[in-house]
Amino acid sequence: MGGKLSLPLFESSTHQVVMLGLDNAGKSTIIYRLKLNQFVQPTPTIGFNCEKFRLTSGLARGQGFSLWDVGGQEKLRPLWRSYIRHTDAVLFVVDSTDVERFEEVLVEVQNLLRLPELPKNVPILLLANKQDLPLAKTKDEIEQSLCIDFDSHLTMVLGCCAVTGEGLDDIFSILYSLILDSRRGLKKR
Ligand code: G3D
Repeated sequence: MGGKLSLPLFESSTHQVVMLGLDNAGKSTIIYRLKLNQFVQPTPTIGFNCEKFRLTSGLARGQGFSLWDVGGQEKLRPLWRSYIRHTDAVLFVVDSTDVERFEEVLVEVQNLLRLPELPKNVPILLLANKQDLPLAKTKDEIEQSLCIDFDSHLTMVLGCCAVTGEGLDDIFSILYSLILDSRRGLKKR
């Protein structure tokens, strides 16, 4: 049993979350929106690609999160493997309007799942972003068209709009629940 599993489940700590996705999916906009969100308290950036948050309300009140935006351009994707090694959760952002790139999303998620560096019990939250746009596929449509086998990983698909913040208010509470459930060894739905 790894060190993480022996941690007290409800201890207040900082959870590492890696945010992945193709370029243009909306990752930077999500970070920007989260920093403006009244339910989280941004703390100073510790690196150009990491923002720290501590929850001030809700289920995950008091919990800290370091959110790493690794970058989605093709040339940066090989870096993903270094960041996922010690992560507690993965956020994978999808541009819900960009149907032409769903195949590329599928390939990248499958590549991610094959990486030996990805801890087996890490939950993966798929964010179907840009839900405000008329051509956006719903989260259910995206789940069906990608039809990803997440193997042992606890997963969830959420719709959101990074521009308005809709769907992002509870993101850290949801991540916290998924992290706890994964550590408890709960099976995916
Ligand atoms: P990335 O960091 O994943 O590469 P960005 O993506 O956050 O830079 O976003 C890429 C573009 O998508 C940006 O537009 C941004 O404003 C837009 N975008 C991100 N999220 C949403 C959303 O939820 N709804 C809408 N309508 N647009 C979104 P530009 O025009 O600056 O390229």
